[in-house]
Amino acid sequence: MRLFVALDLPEDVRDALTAAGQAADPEVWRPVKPESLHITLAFLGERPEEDVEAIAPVVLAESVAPRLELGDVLLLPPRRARVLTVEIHGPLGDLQARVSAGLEAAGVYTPETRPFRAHVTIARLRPRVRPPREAPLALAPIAFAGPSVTLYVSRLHQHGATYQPLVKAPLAQ
Ligand code: 3AM
Repeated sequence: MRLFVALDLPEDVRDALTAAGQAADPEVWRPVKPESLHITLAFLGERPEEDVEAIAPVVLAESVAPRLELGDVLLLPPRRARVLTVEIHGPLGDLQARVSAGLEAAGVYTPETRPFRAHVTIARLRPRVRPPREAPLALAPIAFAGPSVTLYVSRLHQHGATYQPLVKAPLAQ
């Protein structure tokens, strides 16, 4: 199973991000579906199904939602963009570091060496399209708190991935 752990987004934030993704040129960008919008905390990659038992307590240990805010719209990677993203500002680093260390201690994850840059992917570049050099839009800042941390299984299809929640930890707001 292709697994990742993510912070979920409240509905008003998903609505704003969906509108932003749909406002980008549809010939260049394929917007992410509202139900698929999330902040990735740890991408575990292909794991055996029995690992879910070891991952669940790490996810369920989280209980408090950090206060966050939507930031700038950015192209990633900057020089040869594949995705259109929105930066997330605020104290998410501690939660991400706990999840990452917990997964490592459970023996199911090798933490990233790259620094964590919290973001939401709102659109993906269509195939055979030249990547633009500048983000095509801006976004009003919105304050929010993530409602839950979730372990997802990602299933790849011809036209993108679908995400199915396996373990969900609700967070106190
Ligand atoms: O939320 P975003 O879109 O940033 O890009 C993938 C997505 O992140 C990322 O995991 C999330 C759910 O698929 N992802 C996919 N393959 C990856 C990899 N090999 C990866 N992240 C790191 N390494």
